[in-house]
Amino acid sequence: MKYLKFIVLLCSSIGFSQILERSSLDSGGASSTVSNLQLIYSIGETNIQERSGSFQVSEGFITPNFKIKISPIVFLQGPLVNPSSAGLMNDALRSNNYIPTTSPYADNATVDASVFTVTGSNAIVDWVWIELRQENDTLKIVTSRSALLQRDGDVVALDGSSTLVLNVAPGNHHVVMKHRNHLSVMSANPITLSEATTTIVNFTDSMFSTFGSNAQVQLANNVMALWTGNVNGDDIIQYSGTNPDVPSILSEVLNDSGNFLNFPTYVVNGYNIHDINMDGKTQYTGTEPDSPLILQNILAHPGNFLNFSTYQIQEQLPEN
Ligand SMILES: [Ca+2]
Ligand SMILES: [Ca+2]
Ligand SMILES: [Ca+2]
Repeated sequence: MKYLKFIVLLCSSIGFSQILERSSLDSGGASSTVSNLQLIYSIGETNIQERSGSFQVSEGFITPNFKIKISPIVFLQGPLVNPSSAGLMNDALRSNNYIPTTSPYADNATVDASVFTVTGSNAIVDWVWIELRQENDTLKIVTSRSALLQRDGDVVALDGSSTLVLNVAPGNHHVVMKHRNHLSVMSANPITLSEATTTIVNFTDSMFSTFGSNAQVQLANNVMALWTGNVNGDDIIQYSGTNPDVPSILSEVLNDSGNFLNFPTYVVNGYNIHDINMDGKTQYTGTEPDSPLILQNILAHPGNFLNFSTYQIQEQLPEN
């Protein structure tokens, strides 16, 4: 006779405390589903409980296929400096065929080139990076991946339009958005994420709480955007001083193989981290220069009371 003992512990703090590979070592047992409650059990194994989208408890070495759905909304300051359509980020990188089909971020995700043929408010502005961080330890990254950003701020999956799905246990997580030449931002509070409901996380809303202080720039129309101007791979924006970003722009321009006469006004065309207004042109000084935007940001920062040109805009993430 088999004795099966169910120990059902439901706790809101379980489920996201560990990341397990998607696998199953079910040495025996079965599952039963009643309404949206599913019990999966096996025999003679360590008891493990997990919670899934609707409601699931499992016992034994069983790892369900966890996922959550999320719709972040975020603006980048760069492509909003001179928007061609009010409230929409410019998509010059896309319209000039400069956006690479391979992500510039660590996962080297790839998309089909047709993703960049969409025009209008859902046209792709650039690649972005999303992280979920642990509720009680914001230094711990639960999951992360490349995603795509539309002109209206929607962060979407790699087909350019679908809701972003992340393989992580439903629960409460901090949401981090990153961009290659803007400062990263994190939700001040953990956000409840599930598979059943797509959670909108609107970083552009001035009422949305972000970690730290002045994590984003407030634009004229009261919406929030990531600060642009970090071109040298650190976590600050600085015009002049100990770790300034502007010399990197000048260096990029002077060292371009096409700039035979070393003009500081030379324009480097293409997808370039130094192109902080994301118009497809990197220019140090001249008709459409990128450098002054950094000085404007430094002087406009709410923390720079004395208007120092050496002020540093520090990225507001927990590791700082
Ligand atoms: Ca959209
Ligand atoms: Ca920097
Ligand atoms: Ca530019």
